[in-house]
Order: sequence, then C-alpha cells, then structure tokens
Amino acid sequence: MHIIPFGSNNTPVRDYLFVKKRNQRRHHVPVEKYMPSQIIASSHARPIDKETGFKVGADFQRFSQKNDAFARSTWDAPLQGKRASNFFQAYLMPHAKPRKGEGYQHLDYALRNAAWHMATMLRQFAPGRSEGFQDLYSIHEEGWHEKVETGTPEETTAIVKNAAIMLGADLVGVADYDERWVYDKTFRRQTLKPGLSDNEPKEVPQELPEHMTHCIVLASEMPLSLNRTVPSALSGASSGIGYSKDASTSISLAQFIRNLGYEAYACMNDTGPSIPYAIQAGLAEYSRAGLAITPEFGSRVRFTRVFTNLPLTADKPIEFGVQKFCSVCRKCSDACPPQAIPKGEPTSEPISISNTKGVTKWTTDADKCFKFWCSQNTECSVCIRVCPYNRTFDNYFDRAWLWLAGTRFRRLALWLDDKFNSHTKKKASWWWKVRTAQAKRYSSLTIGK
Ligand code: B12
Ligand code: SF4
Ligand code: SF4
Repeated sequence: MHIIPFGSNNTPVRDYLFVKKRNQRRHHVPVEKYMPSQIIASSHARPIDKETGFKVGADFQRFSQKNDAFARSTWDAPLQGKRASNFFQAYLMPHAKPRKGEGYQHLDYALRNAAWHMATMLRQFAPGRSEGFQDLYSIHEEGWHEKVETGTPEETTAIVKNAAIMLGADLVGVADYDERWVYDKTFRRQTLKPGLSDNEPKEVPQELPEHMTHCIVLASEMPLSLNRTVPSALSGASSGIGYSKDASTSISLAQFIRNLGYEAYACMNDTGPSIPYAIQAGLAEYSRAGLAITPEFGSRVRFTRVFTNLPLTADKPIEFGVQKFCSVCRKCSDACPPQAIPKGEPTSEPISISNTKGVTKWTTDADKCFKFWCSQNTECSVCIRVCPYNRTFDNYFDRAWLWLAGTRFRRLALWLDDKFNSHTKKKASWWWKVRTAQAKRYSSLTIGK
C-alpha cells in the first residue's frame, strides 16, 4: 500500500508510515545528526557505532549473565527470597495463587500460564538446560550435508527474510556478528542448590561458536488488548504469547538455514542482550524506558535471534526520532510503579551489577523493577502500555502521529498523545467481557488481537 499524504519528499520516515510490506528494504539516516554527544574513541568502539550512535567506552566489559536480575534472584541476597521463588513458581498452575483482585483471578493465571506453555516446555527440552532463557536451543534435526548455493548475499538475505516472516516473525532484520553483545559467560541455574543464599553463581562458558558472521533478529508483536490491562496477571499472557511464538519462529528459521548446509543457532533471552542487536539490525531505536522501539509496534515486541555463518548482508540502523522524543517525554518514568526508569540524561554509570559497564545509555533499575514484579506475583509492562509509541499504526491518525513525533514538533505530538490517545489501564474484566461478548463468529478479523 503506497499512500503518501504528507509533503512530496520521499523521506525514510514515510517508508515506515505508509508502506506495510514488512521485509521492504529500509532507508538509512546517519545517527550523528541526532545524538547529542560525540562518539568516544575507545578500543571497544566499532564502525557501526557511528550509525547507531552507541557510545561504548574504554571501561566497557562484556556482561556476564549471572548478573542479570533473573539469575541474581537465585544467588544474590537482595533479589532472593520467598517472593522471588513464588513469582517463578506461579508460572506453573498448581502454584499460581490466584486471588480476588481484578486481573489476578484463576482465569487470568490460566490464560497467562497457557500462553507461556510452549516456551516453558521447550525450555525443558534437554535435561539440565534452560533453553531459550539461559542456553541455546538444541532442538534441531540434522540439516543438509553440504552448503547449498543460494545466490548472492543480498539474494540470500531476501530468501531468509521471506522465510522468517512465513515462519511467524512480525519483523526481521540482519546485523553483523558483534561479540560485544554476546554474554562473556552464561549462567546455569540448575547447578545451584535450591534455597541456599550463599551459593556461588555458576557461570558456564559461552556456547555460541565465535565464527558466526551474522545475527538475524526477529520480532513478535505482543497483543495490544492484553497489554492495556497491565499491571495484571492477565497481561502476562502477552509476554507468554510473544515468547512461545518467538521460540517456534527462531527454532524453525535456524532449522531452515541448517537445511541449507550452514550453521544456525536459535536463541531467545539467552546468549546476549537482544536490544543492541535489534538496533544494529535496523529494527528499532533505543528509548528512555530501556526498551527498543519499532516504528511498527512501538516497544510492544519481543525479540529473538538466530546466529549463523550463512553469508548475508546486514541492514542499516534506522532513525525516526525516538531518542529526541524521549528527551521531551517522561511518561514511562512517571508511570513506573517503583520509579525504576531514569528521568535524566543517558549516563555510563551502572545502577547495580545488573547493568553493563562502559555503555552510555538510559538504564533501568533492574532491582526495583524485579522486586515490583515479585510484589504483585506477575510481570509488569506499564512502561510499554503508557508509551506514546504503543499504537497499531494501522490508521491514518497513528501514522500521522508517528511522522509528527519524528519532527521538531515532537512536543505537539506529545500533547496530542495526552489529548487523544488514552493509555490508561483497562480492567481485566473489560478484556474478558469484550472478547467473549456474543461475537457471531470468532476470528482474529472480527475481534482483533
Ligand atoms: C534480565 C531481563 C530483564 C530484567 C532486568 C534487566 C537486568 N538488567 O537484569 C527485568 C526482569 C527487570 C526485566 C524487565 C523487563 N523486560 Co526484560 N529482559 C531481560 C533479558 C532476559 C536480559 C537482558 C540483560 O542481559 N540485561 C543485563 C544488562 C545487559 O542490562 P543493561 O546493561 O541494563 O542493558 C539493558 C538495556 O540498556 C539494553 N542494552 C543492553 N546492552 C546495550 C547496549 C547498548 C548500546 C544499548 C543502547 C542498550 C543496551 O538491554 C538491557 C535490557 O535489560 C532480556 C532478553 C535479552 N537477552 O536481551 C529481556 C528483555 C530486554 N526484556 C524485555 C521486556 C519487554 C521487559 C519488560 C517490559 C517486561 C515484560 N513484561 O516483558 C520489562 C521492562 C523493564 C525496562 N523498562 O527495562 C524485552 C525487550 C523488548 C524491547 N522491545 O526492547 C527483552 C529483549 C526480552 C525479549 N524476549 O524480547 N527484563
Ligand atoms: S516493567 Fe514495570 S516496574 Fe519494570 S520498568 Fe517497566 S513499568 Fe517499571
Ligand atoms: S514513554 Fe516517552 S520517554 Fe518513555 S520510552 Fe516512550 S516515548 Fe520514550
């Protein structure tokens, strides 16, 4: 669909606004234009940083997974405890502890846990591993015995993107392999003795072979209607749907590449931070909320990745005004229940051991965020719900808003968002009622997602 109502120039932003073809080649705008500070020369800087605006200083250290909030909840006193173990257990129905409160009742946990079910089952595929969360997926059949000719890297990239969309991805982009965004060491929770606070965290060597050349980043949209009920156990179903879909898509895409005789490793939350790869792959821009915002779904997406040695061409990073918009907007930091999102400028100071050293960025307080989750016995994503980019972009108003937000009239866009787009919480009972109300015929076309 090519509808171009604004101006006459063929600008990149217009591509996101009016062209709905997902795998269409994206245009590139150099990021130096909008990054306020200079890129610091450091031995950890890479040429791609000029395009993404990343500032990676001399004190940068690759992150070790034992220090992320989930891993720490198994070995580090400030995040350990009964509440944390109850929180994880609640994803298995017998331990769900439904309560009377709106959004935390039996039906809500039943749907949330069902949504997570496929990702949870695949996680347990190989004994002693936690695949998709701490370990790479190993659920693969033998591929083809020799490398198959698939054309030039450009042609092969188009083939792979087409396959990714067909296998379930909502967005796909390709980045060159970058060892900075691969965990130095990974973590294996299963080796810890449960209930002991003085356990040494068990770091395990990174499994991903170093000779990978590319990272294919896939994104799955999380349903808007569920996200509107955040915070609630019901809204956790939107993450579960994203995870279960991501697991299936990435494993299938890795198998496709293996069937062409190349190496491919599907991973989800394991292996390394997804966000810098998503940005380098041209899918998104970084935001104050510490999340990657896409022009198609805002931050309401989950990412998964496939590392491969198949010759591909990397996409270019994109710019559609998010960082400048975040500099005038504080909706996420104002709404975050435990005040975990910064209100100030990006900084290279980590808040705790759960943050990477040496990267200048907005950083979320992982301890505050995770403790809030434990206190309400389910995950949260208020920061996604309240974000002005949390739209469907399937109508003229949203697309016009996206265009405006990327211009110097961003304050007007913020005002319009306040005025016309209600990101207020909807009750879980609203969600159940609307969607179970006598639809004559149940289809995603009639009741939407
Ligand atoms: C651990 C984790 C958490 C922890 C906190 C992170 C931590 N520091 O421990 C907790 C449990 C609190 C959490 C919360 C949430 N998470 Co989380 N989380 C992860 C996970 C599994 C690991 C990230 C990690 O290694 N962090 C440790 C270090 C690297 O943290 P950090 O230095 O503070 O860096 C953060 C960001 O600055 C960015 N980042 C990392 N390196 C670099 C480098 C540069 C240059 C830049 C610009 C950014 C950047 O990514 C990190 C995200 O934690 C990722 C999956 C993955 N493998 O990436 C999902 C992930 C980041 N989470 C995600 C989401 C959606 C959420 C929540 C909304 C919860 C929900 N309902 O889904 C909240 C949002 C909180 C927030 N506003 O940041 C999505 C983000 C999608 C997106 N659109 O960007 C991811 C990618 C999972 C996924 N499958 O898609 N999360
Ligand atoms: S997930 Fe909730 S608690 Fe965590 S940063 Fe977002 S709004 Fe705050
Ligand atoms: S709520 Fe505002 S400040 Fe926060 S990520 Fe969204 S646009 Fe940026």
